[in-house]
Amino acid sequence: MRICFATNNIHKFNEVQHLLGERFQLVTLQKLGCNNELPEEQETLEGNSFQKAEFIFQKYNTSCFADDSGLEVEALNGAPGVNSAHYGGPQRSHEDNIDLLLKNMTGVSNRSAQFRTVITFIAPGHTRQFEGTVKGTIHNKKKGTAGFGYDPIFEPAGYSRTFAEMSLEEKNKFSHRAIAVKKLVEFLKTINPS
Ligand code: ITT
Repeated sequence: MRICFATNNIHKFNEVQHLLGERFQLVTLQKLGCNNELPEEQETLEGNSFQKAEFIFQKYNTSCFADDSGLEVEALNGAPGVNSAHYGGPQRSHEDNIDLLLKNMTGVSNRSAQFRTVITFIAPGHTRQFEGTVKGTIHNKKKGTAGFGYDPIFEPAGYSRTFAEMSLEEKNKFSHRAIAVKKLVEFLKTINPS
């Protein structure tokens, strides 16, 4: 089964491709001929995830899914959350995002946070959302070079390493995205049993 993964984030694309295996072939936006930024004008991960998937489904009439994700920090009332990609400014720099987050966490003792992903899948006759979360803490400085985004400062619960100190395979065993993708795969098997 061929499905478009509506994302311009190559790191997300690689993580999900690894998780899906042979049975489902991912189509990139570029393959569809889409070189635009995807619309993300909603105030929730659910809303943005739906808006991105619906944009591609309507424009290209193809089965697709989109992922909207964010880091939700308890002491910051859930920020950066839906604004995770541009928290540090419109340049959408991972470095600037982390720097601002660490600055805003200076002297804060409650370091609890979670990553949350909402995937929206749309195909003719089907619209479904799947969520995944992983809890952890915000480390006070960057550690590791793997992954992307906030990975260098996020330590998942039960580990003394950040996501950026883990291989893609290890992160994919229990990450927010992996949990949501596993739910998506179970659903896809019900509509495409072969
Ligand atoms: P698309 O909308 O094209 O999919 P994006 O990077 O803009 O790509 P989001 O709007 O979902 O994606 O933004 C999510 C941001 O949250 C992302 O840019 C990272 O800063 C952060 N993020 C999401 N998942 C992450 C992960 O697994 N590890 C680290 N940071 C993550």
